Amino acid sequence: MSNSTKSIIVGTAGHIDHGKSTLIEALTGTHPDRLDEEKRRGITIDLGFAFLEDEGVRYGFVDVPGHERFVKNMLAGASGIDLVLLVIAADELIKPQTREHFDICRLLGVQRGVIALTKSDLADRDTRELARMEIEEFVKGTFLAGAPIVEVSAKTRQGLTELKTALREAAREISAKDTGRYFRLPIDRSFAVKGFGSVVTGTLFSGHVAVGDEVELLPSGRVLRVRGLQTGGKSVERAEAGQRTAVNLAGIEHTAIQRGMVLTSRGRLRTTRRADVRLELLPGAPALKHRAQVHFHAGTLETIGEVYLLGARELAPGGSGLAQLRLQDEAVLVRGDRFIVRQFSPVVTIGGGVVLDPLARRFTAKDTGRAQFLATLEMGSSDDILRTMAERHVLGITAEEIIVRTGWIEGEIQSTARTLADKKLLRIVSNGPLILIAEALFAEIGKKLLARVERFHKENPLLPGITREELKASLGRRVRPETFAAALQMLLEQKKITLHGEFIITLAPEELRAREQITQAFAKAGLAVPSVKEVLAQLKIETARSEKLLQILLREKVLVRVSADLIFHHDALDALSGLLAQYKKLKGDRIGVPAFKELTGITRKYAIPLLEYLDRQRQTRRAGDERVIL
Ligand SMILES: Nc1nc2c(ncn2[C@@H]2O[C@H](COP(=O)(O)OP(=O)(O)O)[C@@H](O)[C@H]2O)c(=O)[nH]1
Ligand SMILES: [Mg+2]
Repeated sequence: MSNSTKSIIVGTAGHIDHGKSTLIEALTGTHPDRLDEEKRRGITIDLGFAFLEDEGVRYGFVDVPGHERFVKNMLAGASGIDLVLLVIAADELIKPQTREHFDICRLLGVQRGVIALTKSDLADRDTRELARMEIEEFVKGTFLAGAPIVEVSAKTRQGLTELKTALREAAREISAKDTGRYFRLPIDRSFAVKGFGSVVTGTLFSGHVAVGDEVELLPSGRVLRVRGLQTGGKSVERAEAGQRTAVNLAGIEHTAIQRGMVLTSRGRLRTTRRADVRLELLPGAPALKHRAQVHFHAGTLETIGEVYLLGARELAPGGSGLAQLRLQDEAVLVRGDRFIVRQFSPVVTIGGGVVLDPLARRFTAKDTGRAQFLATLEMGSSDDILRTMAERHVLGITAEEIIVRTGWIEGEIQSTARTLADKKLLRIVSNGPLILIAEALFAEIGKKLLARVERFHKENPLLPGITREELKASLGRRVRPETFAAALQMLLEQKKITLHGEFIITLAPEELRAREQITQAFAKAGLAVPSVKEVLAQLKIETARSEKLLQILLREKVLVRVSADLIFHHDALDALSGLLAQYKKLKGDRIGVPAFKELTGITRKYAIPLLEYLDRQRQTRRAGDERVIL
């Protein structure tokens, strides 16, 4: 596909017999009714499809049935459309399914449309003028306000050119669907093609798919290989969001796949039966009671749902509120998906809304933060959303869980997480897998750990310290190992705890002071180090504790043991390496003991053990009476 070509999905809408299918045929040359029964009865029962390429725009038309009995088929086709072609016959004007289809488009968040005043050959000029006024009144204050109303006749072909121009202009205003997100294709048909096997079709919702890809069929989770692809009736290597797409799948019978199932990127999305949503009720609908049953439609799926209103007994006509939907069947939903609800009986469209949290928790009285959380999901920036998600997950949240809820790709999540981590609002406890925890929760865990280590000292004064395992166990089994490790690391860096062999300890204030004294004594001495005994003897703590501190400093490599009774500060040894390097540059790579003593200003007592240490470190090599500086 060339980059200049734009793919647009156009859905028809309108009352039965207003000329939708005939108009699609007049535009594309393809009659969209494809079932024998449809042809025999002259009505559209299920979705029909046709394509048109016109001046740099590829249109995929989804023709829907107008009969009230088949609105559910209409719904399967309406999700994913970019542009509605609202068909109104000049001789009948606004009829019940004109209203219902239009409501559905509005609730699904369709942003643009063109109105076709069809059968204009059957109406005189005055009638057409009147029709125009009535339609303008009908769409006032909606997304179709100001949309072109094009008079057409499929019979005389009058107005078709104007209609194409109107479609093209509307198409220009439509922003391309998100091809960068994960692949998602809600399936509207599954059939077998002789010699090819199973083929499914649908409107490609997001992302892209290519021949040879492994995709996942949800809800079953079966992994399937894409054997071939078609868009717009032509074989292609790759299909993108916004295209009508037919996928030839290897390794599955077409009868195992049904409308409502979803093809998606492998291992990314999950199904759900409980979603928190913003629910909007149409002004003409009766009030909706808490726990009412409804027909739920999202993507191409239809199922039954129970509505749990959040903090209300009922939803008034024309009103909107937060609710939890409990679904009878597994649905693939992510934040931002639109849906439609229809009354349980008699079946009419009563409202719709937007998914906020597709993996909602059960309602509990304790959960007081829910409304605020949902408000953030609805209105917040991605920073806000990620932060609130982390705050609501005491144990931290993984990239995988964030993807399932939002459909965001991992790269987006990582960069948002880094921004929040820089602002100290969030802690990245692990990068692979990415695990995030709210900073406040993380600090709490750190505090708990520290308190546990201190209590251990009090309760077990004779033991060296608490073990890692014991400390971890004190958090309970539900803290992730990555979080524990990160909290431990933080406490170590803050010097609030210290590792003593396999034990974790905290140091008393006098011990911290003593440790500082030891460090300073060796740091100040440079290479002319004092005897260890001397240093320890000056401390105001007993020998056992000072020995322990010395061990810790050696383990932390602040101090380095060079021989049985000589210990140096790490910085002093670094400085010595620097001196040797300089010597080598000026005087060559050989140095004898006298020269070494002169260079460092130390006596033989220190010089010999130091040279032996340097040999062991492979900084020098003994050659007769001399050393070669390496
Ligand atoms: N006179 C006239 N009849 C039309 C026109 N468009 C469609 N029809 C007729 O109206 C009837 C219903 O058309 P159809 O496309 O099936 O309507 P749909 O139910 O909206 O898809 C058919 O008999 C068509 O031949 C038109 O522009 N002029
Ligand atoms: Mg039709």
